[in-house]
Amino acid sequence: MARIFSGIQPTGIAHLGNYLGAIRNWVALQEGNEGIYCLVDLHALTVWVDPAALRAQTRTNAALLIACGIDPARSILFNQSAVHAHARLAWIFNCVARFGWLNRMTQFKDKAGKDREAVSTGLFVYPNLMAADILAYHATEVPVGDDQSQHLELANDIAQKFNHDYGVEFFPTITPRIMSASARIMSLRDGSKKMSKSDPSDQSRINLTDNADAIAQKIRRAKTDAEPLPDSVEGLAHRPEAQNLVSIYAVLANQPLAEVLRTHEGKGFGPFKESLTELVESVIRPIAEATRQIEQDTGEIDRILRNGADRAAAIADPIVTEAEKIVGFLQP
Ligand code: AQP
Repeated sequence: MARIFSGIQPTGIAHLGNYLGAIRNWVALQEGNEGIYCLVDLHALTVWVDPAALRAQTRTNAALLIACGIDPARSILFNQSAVHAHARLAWIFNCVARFGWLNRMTQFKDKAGKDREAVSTGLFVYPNLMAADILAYHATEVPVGDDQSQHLELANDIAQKFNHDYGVEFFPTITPRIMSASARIMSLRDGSKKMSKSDPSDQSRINLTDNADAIAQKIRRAKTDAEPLPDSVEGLAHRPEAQNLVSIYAVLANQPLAEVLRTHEGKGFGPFKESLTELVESVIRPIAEATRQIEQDTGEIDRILRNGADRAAAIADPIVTEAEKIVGFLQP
């Protein structure tokens, strides 16, 4: 039985990319594993977020995860700031990781953009906190979208450097579990950018709480090119928007790309988008309905998160206390 850790930022409402790249794998991995799933609100603070929105989004995403099939009785579901071990270990990792390593993180470059001087230092050290999230539990399996592979490599570098510097075999090696079929879902407005909660345009993503009208409108307006759908996978090259829509269809219909193209080749995007809308709606409708139901009882959501935090702390506190002893902190 492997211990699995993964997290999602409550920076907005989880979207189809989060679902296909991460959440549905979390649900499947509950079977036969120990799942620890976290609303990473410390990470959310690395960019400006309104406090009331952060609280509301933390609850909504908790409800969403439960609606998607995370069972809080079986798995541990909690918000990161409620377990102090994350921040304690992250500080140690801030002192283990090298500036140059973080400077090479492509997600930092993407998120900071041209205005590096103005972003928070939290955004820069984000991968150290992510390493702490996982290693505070000695978790070995991390199901994430492929956008996170570089961060996981860095987490392994940090673990190895810690072990080497202090002459211990304390932190284990992490194995990323990346599902290639659903690796990365791109923005509906720009096929070169990933679908993201923090994209200022709501039209760029399908939220897991969107209703049928919103889904239909977003897919109708999704950017495409003027060509009809090609007859082969090679024909999708250099057509990022077409590639994205066909990939979403393929993943949701559980079909290879070639089969989707066999059915839709030569058609314009109009009819294809209608079929895609039906498929997306059929997946999102039950999730959105269940979320609305669960969300009505905020007291129950808070109780679930509190209980998850207690169970998470019971695992992480002794591990992080041991790491603190290893580095020489006096524990009077
Ligand atoms: N577009 C995506 N396609 C596939 N997987 C994705 N993930 C995120 N976007 C996509 C996966 O979802 C999990 C949770 O992500 P996160 O909330 O921790 O942060 P993120 O990767 O930065 O996601 P967003 O939506 O882009 O959030 P913001 O806008 O707040 O930064 C991760 O496993 C991620 O791989």
